[in-house]
Amino acid sequence: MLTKLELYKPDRQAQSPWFPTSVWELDKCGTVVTKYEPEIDIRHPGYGDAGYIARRAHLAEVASKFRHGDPIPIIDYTAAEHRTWKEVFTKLKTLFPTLACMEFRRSLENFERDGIFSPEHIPQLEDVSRYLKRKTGFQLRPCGGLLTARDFLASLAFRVFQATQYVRHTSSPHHSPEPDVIHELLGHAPMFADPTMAQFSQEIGLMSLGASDEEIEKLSTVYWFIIEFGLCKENGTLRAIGAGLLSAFGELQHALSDVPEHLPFEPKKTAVQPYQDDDYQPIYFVAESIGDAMSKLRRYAKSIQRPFSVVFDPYTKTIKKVQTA
Ligand code: TIH
Ligand code: FE2
Repeated sequence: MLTKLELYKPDRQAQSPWFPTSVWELDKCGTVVTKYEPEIDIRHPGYGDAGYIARRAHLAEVASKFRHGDPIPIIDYTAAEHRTWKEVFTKLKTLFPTLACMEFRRSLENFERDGIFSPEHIPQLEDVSRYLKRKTGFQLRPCGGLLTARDFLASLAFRVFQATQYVRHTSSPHHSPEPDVIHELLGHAPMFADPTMAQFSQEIGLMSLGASDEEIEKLSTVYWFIIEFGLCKENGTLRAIGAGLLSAFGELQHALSDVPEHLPFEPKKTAVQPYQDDDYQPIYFVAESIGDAMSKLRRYAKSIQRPFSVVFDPYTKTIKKVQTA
């Protein structure tokens, strides 16, 4: 039988992929990708640990029910999970004075002074989210694991950071192949409390809205090499700005040693640099400063083809699409 195909013709007006235009629409942007799942991936430190797999699945399920505007569910972390946080936190703190950038050190000091971070307890996303809102307007929402680059970047456009809530496996406290709550809180949260980093992150997000798949790939690579694994210069020495380094004891030292290659951050080149996501990076990019990385990103943004531009309204947390071509 013939089907009336013309009924299914794509809408000619919709030339670019759908994107959220209101913070409420982020409820549709939680697509989890299957990568480094402890059920199936032998490279995951929790591989074969049924208790861990069930715990992680439970917390992913809790996150999937979250809707924008809800309070973030309070997780009753186990004593073992708190111990993992304490081990990572206390050990990394010995490296931060010499290896972390000034913005991170300053924020971390504030987080501790204000009782947001302490070695004894995993902070609750809800408390950190409320604190960040006051600092830079960033807020957190729980997610179930690694998200598609498109969904993840779109949320940054609204100053929303999607954060996992489960904890890395106890057998590997100093490195996790996937994001976990320790990485989100210890690595990212202090950086999002910095106004320049918050702005940089939001701008990558705004650039991603309605972009082609190819452009999304490039932007997520820039994200990877700056926000996750970036370095900067400070009084002639290298320092970490990337959250993936600031939450991983081994890689933080590796990144700042003479072993890997250090290249200057240049968005056009960085955007096409293949990266390593199951081991330490062989290459890191060095920004002059976070502010300088942002100016370079803005220059790069001009080279992206998109038939419209976007305007963010911070009062309503909505995006207006402005036709340019
Ligand atoms: N490797 C980081 C850690 O151990 O904290 C987590 C990740 C960041 C980015 C990808 S995986
Ligand atoms: Fe991350």
